[in-house]
Amino acid sequence: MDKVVIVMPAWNESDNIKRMIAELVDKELPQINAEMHLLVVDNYSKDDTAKIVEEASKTRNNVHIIQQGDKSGLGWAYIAGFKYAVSKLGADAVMEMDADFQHPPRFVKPMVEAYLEGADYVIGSRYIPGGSIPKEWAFFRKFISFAGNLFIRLVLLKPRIHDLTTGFRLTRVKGVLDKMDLDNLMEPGRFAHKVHLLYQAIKNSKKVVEVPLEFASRTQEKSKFNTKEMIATFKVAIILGIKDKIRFIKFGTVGFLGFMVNFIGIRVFRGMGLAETLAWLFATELAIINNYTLNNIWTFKEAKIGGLGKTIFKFLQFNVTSAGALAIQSIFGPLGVRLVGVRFDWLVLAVVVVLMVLPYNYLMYNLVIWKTWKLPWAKKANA
Ligand SMILES: Nc1nc2c(ncn2[C@@H]2O[C@H](COP(=O)(O)OP(=O)(O)O)[C@@H](O)[C@H]2O)c(=O)[nH]1
Ligand SMILES: [Mg+2]
Repeated sequence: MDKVVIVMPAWNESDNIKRMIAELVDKELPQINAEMHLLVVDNYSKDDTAKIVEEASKTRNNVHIIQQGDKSGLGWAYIAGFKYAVSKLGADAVMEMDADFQHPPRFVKPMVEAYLEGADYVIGSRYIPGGSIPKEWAFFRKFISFAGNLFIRLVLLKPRIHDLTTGFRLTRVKGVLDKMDLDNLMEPGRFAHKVHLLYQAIKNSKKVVEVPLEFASRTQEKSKFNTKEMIATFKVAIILGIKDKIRFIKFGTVGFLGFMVNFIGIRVFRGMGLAETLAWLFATELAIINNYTLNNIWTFKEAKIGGLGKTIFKFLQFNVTSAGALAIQSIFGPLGVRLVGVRFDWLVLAVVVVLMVLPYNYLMYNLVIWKTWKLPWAKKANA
């Protein structure tokens, strides 16, 4: 049977944690078709939180507690909890869940079921049908939650996921959590770490499933979430969003440099008295050499091609794919001009380059030249 460990940070939650053990551990967990454990990660609470959990663990072998260590903040609690759940409890999956009933225990079951049906990452989602945020929240708070989430969704380019900031999630250990870098989590002291966890989990997951969550409002005290937390969260999202596109940005930069080399080259060779065709030919080849070299040592440095034989082969291949790009331009350029008139040749060039040549080159580089992408069926064949 699969072992699922619910990692639950708790800090001064004595009232909640007592109820949580009664409702989650004693009522909900036995109804789930997996070996369910609760791991409370305390942070030296001033109240009876630790005592209550320790007491409960004496009569239940699926209740555990650890202390977080000297680093304070929610992210650190999860790092400590995940590590303990995997290495000491042998978890097959870990869950993130709050102790304050904002994540009602009845939603654990459908999440675990999604995992048992093959999901690698399960998101308790407030923004899909069946999910919700508290009705009693003020309009502004609702707006912030929705808009902030939408912003992160856009920045990370994850249109198919509806809730990227929820605190209620399940992560498969094998192939997902064990590939995540928990030691270098951004903003582990803040709420913002959630976005970095999500980013890494999605990257390693084949199947991501969202399950509706009716997010409840906190019964006691006010939320810790504030403007500072919000800015940190956006910052993490933006950094990750850019990181993801950094290769494409480098590719674009090299392409632009290549264009400049080509442009200047024609004039230089022409000035040297070369025939027009030769001037174009040499300038184009110079641009190809420029693009190959810079992409190899910069854009695709993780997949750098070395050695004489390999370099010659790859460079020839690169010339062939570049010829393909030239062919696209010389077919669709004149075609476009015929369509909209020579007055708009610049527009035709821009459209052909942006919509056809750039995607074509990027695809060729990633698939054929530096082989950083694998087609889904190729992936299967390799595995
Ligand atoms: N171990 C630990 N738990 C924390 C810490 N801060 C918050 N928690 C717990 O994390 C959960 C979420 O905290 P909460 O203040 O409700 O955050 P919010 O719901 O995002 O406003 C609750 O179970 C808290 O008891 C911390 O520094 N250490
Ligand atoms: Mg809360």
